[in-house]
Amino acid sequence: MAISRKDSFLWGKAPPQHLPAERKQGDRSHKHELLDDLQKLKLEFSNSMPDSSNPDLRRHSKSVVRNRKFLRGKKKFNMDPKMGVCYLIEHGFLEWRAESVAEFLYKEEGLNKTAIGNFLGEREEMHLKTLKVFVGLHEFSDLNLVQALRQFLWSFRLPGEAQKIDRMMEAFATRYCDCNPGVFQSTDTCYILSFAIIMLNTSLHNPNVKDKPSLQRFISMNRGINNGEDLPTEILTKLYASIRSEPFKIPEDDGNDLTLTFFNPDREGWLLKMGGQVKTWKRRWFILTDSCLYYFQYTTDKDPIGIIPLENLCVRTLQDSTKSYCLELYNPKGQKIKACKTENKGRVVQGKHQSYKLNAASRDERDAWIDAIRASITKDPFHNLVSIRKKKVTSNTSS
Ligand code: 4IP
Repeated sequence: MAISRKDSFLWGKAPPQHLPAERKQGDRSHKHELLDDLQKLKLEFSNSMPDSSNPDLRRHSKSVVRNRKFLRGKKKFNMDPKMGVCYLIEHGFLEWRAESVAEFLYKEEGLNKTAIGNFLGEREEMHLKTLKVFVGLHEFSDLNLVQALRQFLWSFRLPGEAQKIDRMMEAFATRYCDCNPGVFQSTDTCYILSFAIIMLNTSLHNPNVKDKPSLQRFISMNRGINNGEDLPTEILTKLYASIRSEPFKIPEDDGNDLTLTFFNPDREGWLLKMGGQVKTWKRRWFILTDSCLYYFQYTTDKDPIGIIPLENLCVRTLQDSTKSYCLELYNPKGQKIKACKTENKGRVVQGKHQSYKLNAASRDERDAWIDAIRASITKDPFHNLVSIRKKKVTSNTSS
């Protein structure tokens, strides 16, 4: 395409000299118009730019940029808490110290409470220290256990993994006992009673639970937990009444019905699964939710290959000569497991497994799967955690 005259001017080329006088005249006035336009543009541009010599404006624009970075850091935190914290440290908003991070998690508004829970639940040293400082920022003095739990469970959302819940509730119980010396004989007592209260909350307020525990049942469930002795009935009665009249308020990050999915006991990950009749190992993506195990070929698949309802099943570790970290799902009555699967042509058929043999990538993963499956089967995610403490409390008494 030929370059027009106006273009040639703008491109810095001189207009040709052989044009008639009136055209030259016209060109000159056109040139003036363009120069005028340029001048105006320059002026507008300089007006819209902050005056770099004005210190107030400079400070203002710096703080706008800084606020934006801080917001970006919080957004990153909500998507991936570790990454978010790193970003905020890199940009000078936080320090890599438990006190600095814990205060941010405790005080900052607009943080996703699931993300806070996930960050606090990690096992690395910095996370453990942060959890301790974070729990220490809560003031529980002169609060009864239900009031303290209300405050604590509102400040983040408990993650799904049993080990994480254990660490967080241990930290809570320790802090509560520090703030209220003499109320319980040991931290374990406080820990056990806290779980009993959380379960009571679910049983009383989850419409799916038909069998609502009475005060008497709550009292007898907690017999002997104070290092072999009973806790005063008045205390248990008060706690029961408080929960019955007002359920825990749980941070609602994802809009789920949280009386049902309070602790997200779900788990997902890769496992090897052995075939029912043809004994081959297949790598499958497993999702545990609502007392069912679903398995998929790929993590992104929408439809599962198979579904195993966990009702009436048991889970245990299994020795295998070829695989190191096996677990088995079985029916304690020895019957075939009721399950369904999709065949190659998309037809849904009944599963043919007498038991499901699965293999995890490590001992920890295997145990975490077993815990999660058990929790899902018993509908009491804390069953294992609490029974260990109860044993400890009882053995304290007998020794
Ligand atoms: C298949 O082996 C796969 O292991 C299937 O697993 C399994 O079905 C089949 O069990 C087994 O025969 P091959 O692919 O080597 O033929 P997946 O469905 O995950 O691909 P399950 O019931 O475990 O899903 P049977 O019981 O159909 O033989």
